[in-house]
Amino acid sequence: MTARGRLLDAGRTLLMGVLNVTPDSFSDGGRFFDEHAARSQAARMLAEGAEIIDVGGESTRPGARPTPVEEELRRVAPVVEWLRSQTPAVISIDTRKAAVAEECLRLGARIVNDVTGLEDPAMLDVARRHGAACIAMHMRGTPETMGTLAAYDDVAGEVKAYLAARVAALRAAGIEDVAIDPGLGFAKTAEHNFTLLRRLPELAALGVPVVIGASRKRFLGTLADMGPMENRRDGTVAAITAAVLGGARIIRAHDVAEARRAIAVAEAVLRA
Ligand code: HH2
Repeated sequence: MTARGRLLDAGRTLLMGVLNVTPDSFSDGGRFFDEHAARSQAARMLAEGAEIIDVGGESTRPGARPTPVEEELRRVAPVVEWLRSQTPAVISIDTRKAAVAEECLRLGARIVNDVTGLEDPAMLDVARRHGAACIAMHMRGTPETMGTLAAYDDVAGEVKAYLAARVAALRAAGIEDVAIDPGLGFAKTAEHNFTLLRRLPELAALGVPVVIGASRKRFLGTLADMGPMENRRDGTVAAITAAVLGGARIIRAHDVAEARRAIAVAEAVLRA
């Protein structure tokens, strides 16, 4: 908990480690699918400086098919329980399903990270009842359809307007601890993602912490030799640096040690 009593507004950059308990996530699919592997990855991310662990049981990679509620819960619930009982991590649940969020909040998660912007009224209700902090992300359509929906007149302006409306909806629902995320890679071309990074200060001007998840994403693969996933680590570090310089306050990353160093450099520049 921070000085202001808000999990998502620390007055400094927070690092959120990604823990995908899925067989098919785009960058680490299957690697942490079994519970023991997930535990050791979580322990490693905490040792490397993650303050929040974002647990996800459904891949949202482009083209991914939905995961049934029972299956998603079977994947994430034991991991949330273990994190809660064995580590000091602040636990975030990355889900678009109210029933999954509800069970994970009951088990000790404190943040709901919803790639559908908490548009489902049931999700808003669950978050409010549990006093959860919430991350509202922008996307269009669903992971299955978003690839065809990446058309904007003014991507930064439209994403900003959407997120401003979501902040108002969350506040109206009684949720105070709110962060926003432009959703890099979700219904966006590579150029859209770079435009959003360049115009991040406009999003930050909404006065709500901005989350950025650039880690290992496909848009980086359009540059230099970052096509293969294993070549995207350095590019991720560069994107994180750009994000923090642009005003991002929460960085969602798979490679925590590298992200921590990038944040340290960017924050030093901002302070100088
Ligand atoms: N990106 C992914 C998933 N959840 N949440 C937020 N707030 N911001 C993001 O950019 C974001 C997110 C996709 O990345 P990953 O979890 O690595 O892959 P997958 O969805 O395939 O599990």
